[in-house]
Amino acid sequence: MQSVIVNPSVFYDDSMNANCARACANVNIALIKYWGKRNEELILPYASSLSLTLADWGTETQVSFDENLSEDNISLDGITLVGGKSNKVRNRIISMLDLIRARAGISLKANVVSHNSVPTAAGLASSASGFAALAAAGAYAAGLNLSPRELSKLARRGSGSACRSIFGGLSIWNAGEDDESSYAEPIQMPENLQLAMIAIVLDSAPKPISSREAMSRTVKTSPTYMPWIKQSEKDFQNAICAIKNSDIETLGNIVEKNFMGMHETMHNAVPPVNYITEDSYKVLEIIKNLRSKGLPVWATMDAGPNVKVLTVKSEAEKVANDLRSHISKVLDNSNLSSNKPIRIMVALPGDGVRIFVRK
Ligand code: 2P0
Repeated sequence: MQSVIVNPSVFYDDSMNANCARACANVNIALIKYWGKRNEELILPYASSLSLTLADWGTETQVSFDENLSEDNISLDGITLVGGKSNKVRNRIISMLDLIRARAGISLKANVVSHNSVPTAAGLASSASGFAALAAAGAYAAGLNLSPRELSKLARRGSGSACRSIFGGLSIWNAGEDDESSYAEPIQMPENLQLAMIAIVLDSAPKPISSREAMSRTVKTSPTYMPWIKQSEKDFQNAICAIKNSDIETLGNIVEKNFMGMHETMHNAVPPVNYITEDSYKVLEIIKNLRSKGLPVWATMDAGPNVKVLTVKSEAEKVANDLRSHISKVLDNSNLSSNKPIRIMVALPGDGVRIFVRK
């Protein structure tokens, strides 16, 4: 095993007040993608997914339930979210607090203070680490002592991909069929499969269409959605097999095919969803060329133009340098004129959620 702490860990901190807990969760990058829900309210996916939780990029959230509050107070990165139906983020956070309150049988309102350590420039969505940290801090602040599986199910209700960030290293989200059976769990990373990821940030601006809306449109209108789901189920099984065999080459090829299939089925939605830009295509071409020269590099992309590279730890810095040099040659012109400095950052596997609470 690589030295990541796979399961959620609880640390006792006597400086914390009662009814209060703090949690840190890391982002994860899907190797086999989650795209599309069979149940939007419960956030049940059509297919199982597989991801790698990354070190150092994540969210720290403190939740304190307080009898003196008449409404929930939420602060994200130093900004207090004001009320109103229009504030989708605030409403999603309050929905998570309501789930926790219902489960704990309390009605106290909460103070929520959250900070992202995912650099904005990393171009990585923070909803996975955000809802994993919120679910964990909220549950422990409310006095719930949930198992890792229950915590994963709770985080899933905030944002699907958050259920995977409860765990460190590699985790799988079993699609399941209902609330009870849809949860993530860790899978063992063989000693000799030392994975790393490289984030290539082409544009860190907010995406034109949210992944939630885009996946809903894909499910409803793309004629190739169900065939993609069938393929993704096979990819999932084959990827797990490749991991067990420490076969990075087979794993990498499945990872690339899977993300391309996901983007293809979104292109077939009505109207089409397109996150891949011309710059993304140029980077994908560079990755293909580096691979043909023998480097262990495979691409994946999520709901945005940025590209992530699956590689091995021992080669990660060299690969990042090669990518920097090739990308700067190809994308120089298009990016000098715009306000989009390209950033290339290496990330290693990270820990599961860490919870700090008074004993
Ligand atoms: C994933 N993505 O597996 C996929 C691949 C984006 C592309 O999970 O609606 O923010 O909150 O459940 O978790 C992004 O979707 O969506 C995502 P909701 P979420 O990582």
